[in-house]
Amino acid sequence: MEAKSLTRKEIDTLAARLDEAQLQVLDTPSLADDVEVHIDDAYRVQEALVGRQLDRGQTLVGVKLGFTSKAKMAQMGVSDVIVGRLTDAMRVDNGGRFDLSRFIHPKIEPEVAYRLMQDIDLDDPGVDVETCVDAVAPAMEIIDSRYRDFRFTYTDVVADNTSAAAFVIGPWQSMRSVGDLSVRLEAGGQSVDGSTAAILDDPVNALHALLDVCRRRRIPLRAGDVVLAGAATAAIPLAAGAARCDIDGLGSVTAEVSS
Ligand code: OOG
Ligand code: MG
Repeated sequence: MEAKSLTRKEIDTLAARLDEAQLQVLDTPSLADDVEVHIDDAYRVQEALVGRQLDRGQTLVGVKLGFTSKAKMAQMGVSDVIVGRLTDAMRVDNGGRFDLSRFIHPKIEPEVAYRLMQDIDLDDPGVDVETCVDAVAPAMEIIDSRYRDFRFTYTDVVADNTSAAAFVIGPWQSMRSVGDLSVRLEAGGQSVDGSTAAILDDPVNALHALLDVCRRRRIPLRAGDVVLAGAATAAIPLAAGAARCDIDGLGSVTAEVSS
């Protein structure tokens, strides 16, 4: 059955609920427990949620893809690519320190980041997204679902800005083909190994998937934007201590997590 579309007021109420969960570091039940949310409305909730963050002075610095790897889809029981937005408040410097206390139940995952060097015209059918990218880097993403027990539906996670919480980008290098490179993530005394090819066979394919979703959802792509291509492995719980991701031939990215 098709969910009926939500009113502006209902969208804003759901966005406020997710925003408060994040601000108070308190989880909230799945939206699906209360209301059936269509995917179009889930992206509207996401926009309203990010809008509240922008109203508090944050700025947009990029976008992120989710569920571009089978490991992530299997871990979360979801099977379609999703897009969320990154703000400056989520950015952690490479080698920098951040505190666990701002998160509900954070996990960390190894990612590949791209950087856009020009605005992308979503209405230009001829745009070649790969030529709009000037740099690539190893990255780590901290995800922190605002939903209880990290359990959500596909529309829930879209509304919750795809669990976006923080990210760390390693040294940028000129755009190059990534393909299949070994990945290792170590954090909180655990580690996970994988390959960049787990991201849609080659993370560059995430750029094409991104353009497709951004066209449909009218999510702007602008010069300077960071693009997180999605995790190469399942996420691992984040705990205090050193976090480090190494991607063969692409470099390393680190952060110090304090409790
Ligand atoms: C949703 C975010 C997924 C990725 O890289 O696949 C994501 C989640 O797992 O909570 O960021
Ligand atoms: Mg991710």
